[in-house]
Amino acid sequence: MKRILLLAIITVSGTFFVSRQLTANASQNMPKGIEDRGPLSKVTFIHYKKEKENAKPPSAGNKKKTDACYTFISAGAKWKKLEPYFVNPLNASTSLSNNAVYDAFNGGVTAWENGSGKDIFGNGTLDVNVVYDPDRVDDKNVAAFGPYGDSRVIAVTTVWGYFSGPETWREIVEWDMLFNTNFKWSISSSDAMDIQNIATHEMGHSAGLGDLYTTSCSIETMYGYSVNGETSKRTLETGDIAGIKSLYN
Ligand SMILES: [Ca+2]
Ligand SMILES: [Ca+2]
Ligand SMILES: [Zn+2]
Repeated sequence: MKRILLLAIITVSGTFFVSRQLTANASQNMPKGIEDRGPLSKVTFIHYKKEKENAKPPSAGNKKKTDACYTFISAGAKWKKLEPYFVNPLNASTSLSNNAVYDAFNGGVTAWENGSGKDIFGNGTLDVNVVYDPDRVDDKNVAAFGPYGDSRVIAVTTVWGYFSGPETWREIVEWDMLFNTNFKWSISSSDAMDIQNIATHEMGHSAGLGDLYTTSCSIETMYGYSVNGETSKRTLETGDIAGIKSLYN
């Protein structure tokens, strides 16, 4: 049975915050008691290429100030069960095998699980048929490569979950990720975006972490900008590790 859910659509590092009503077929996937947890919300993280002078995203100024170099989508909002994910490597690169793309992506998964010492994500599958669909909860966590309208955008990750109400009720229920094929993608080139580098950053969002925009946090994997050839985000830094451990303690 179809159900109308009030969805709060938040664009982080973007320029708008809107709420709208959508129909969702997802109720059969929800735990009982969903009504008590308030609306299922969607957060979209947009990762931009670092330009000479990036304007500070409007949303960054609203963040609570903290000395630690990590932020959460919402305190306590994390994965509470292991869910499988699917990676579609098609269109990533004409010079990389599907397996090479998949392995690079999985480096991003492993970084967070090693950094936290916890299983956060379920099993991965290379699947050339899965599609990126940020508009509905379809119970499938998908990473795929394709064009995105704004050519400055490297990747976009949508995370669905319960982000308000008591912290113990909060939970992430789905993520979907698009790597923008307006960029060249590679696992070794200084003239292309590094797949593992960006996957590690984006999987930080899938795990529940937010973006960082302060210069003092620029070495962290969750820093909100990247450039061609960057590989420093493949490895977690002090703030990333403190954040993921704090969330999945
Ligand atoms: Ca999905
Ligand atoms: Ca690093
Ligand atoms: Zn980000």
